[in-house]
Amino acid sequence: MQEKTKPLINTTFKKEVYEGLTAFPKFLSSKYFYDEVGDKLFQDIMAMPEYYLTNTEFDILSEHKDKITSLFGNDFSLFELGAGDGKKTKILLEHLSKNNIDFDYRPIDISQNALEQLKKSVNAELPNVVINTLQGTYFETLKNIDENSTKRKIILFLGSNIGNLLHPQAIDFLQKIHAILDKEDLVFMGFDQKKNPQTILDAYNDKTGITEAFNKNILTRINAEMGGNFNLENFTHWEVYDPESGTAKSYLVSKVKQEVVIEALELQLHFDAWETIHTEISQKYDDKVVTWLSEQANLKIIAQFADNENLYKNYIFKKA
Ligand code: AVI
Repeated sequence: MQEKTKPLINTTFKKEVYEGLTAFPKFLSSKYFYDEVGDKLFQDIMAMPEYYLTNTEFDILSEHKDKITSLFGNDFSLFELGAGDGKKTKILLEHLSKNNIDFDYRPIDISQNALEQLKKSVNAELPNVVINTLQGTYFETLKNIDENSTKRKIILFLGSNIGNLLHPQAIDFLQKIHAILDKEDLVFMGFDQKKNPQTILDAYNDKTGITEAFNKNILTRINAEMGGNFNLENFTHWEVYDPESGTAKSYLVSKVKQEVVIEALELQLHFDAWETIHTEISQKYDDKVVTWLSEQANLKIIAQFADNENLYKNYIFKKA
């Protein structure tokens, strides 16, 4: 009997889609929301009135830029993990530059295109700021830099991006940061806070359907990149928030009993009506949880900044 040849699962994306969609219950990783279309949809989310995270962090940085930058001190490299369009970071860059602080700005991103856009806009708006973009994954890049530089490091990680990680992954992330920190280095991070559950649900379930399109973009990518035949109309976006754990979860729910084929994975999938694919977590925090996470990574909180309503906080960490 001739053995059936295995499909060529030659990328991490394919491997993880195979694993997630053959598991029970089904899941996919939100890191795959982001391609050119997904990046644009996320920009649109950040501009939505319901998505309070972006404006709140912007307000915190504007209000507390004096105190924040005074804690940063002088003569350092300002690294940013996943900088996006840099709109919020520019508040700090402008303030540092106005106060003649000696620093260079080193945004790290996987997307060369995102970095080029950022460089262009920083050069145009803040010509005195020295910007050196670094293309690559966060930790490999930081490690390389660390080995070749003696400058003090300040590492920014904004947008509550840490919230897309489960606690064990977040601890692993903070431990990796700890491993490249020297005694005088600082980490400045945004953590979205626990709040009225309705406010959170509204932020992740806008009526205009932008978040739904963002969530479904992962199916669009599987269709385009793996020969899938997901019918997007047959799935609905669903958001839940557990105020006890502080975890917001996004799902795609199959509205009908259906079969889906993914050619590149030689996969035929069955969905029962109302079966779920879990696609994202957006963790919300309080001081106790942030303290616990940082302790697990041997970091200590040296300052924190919040908006008037305590919707969102930025914390500064140092090696414990
Ligand atoms: C990028 N990340 C922090 C966003 C969040 O809030 O979890 C992604 C997002 N998902 C839905 N809306 C925004």
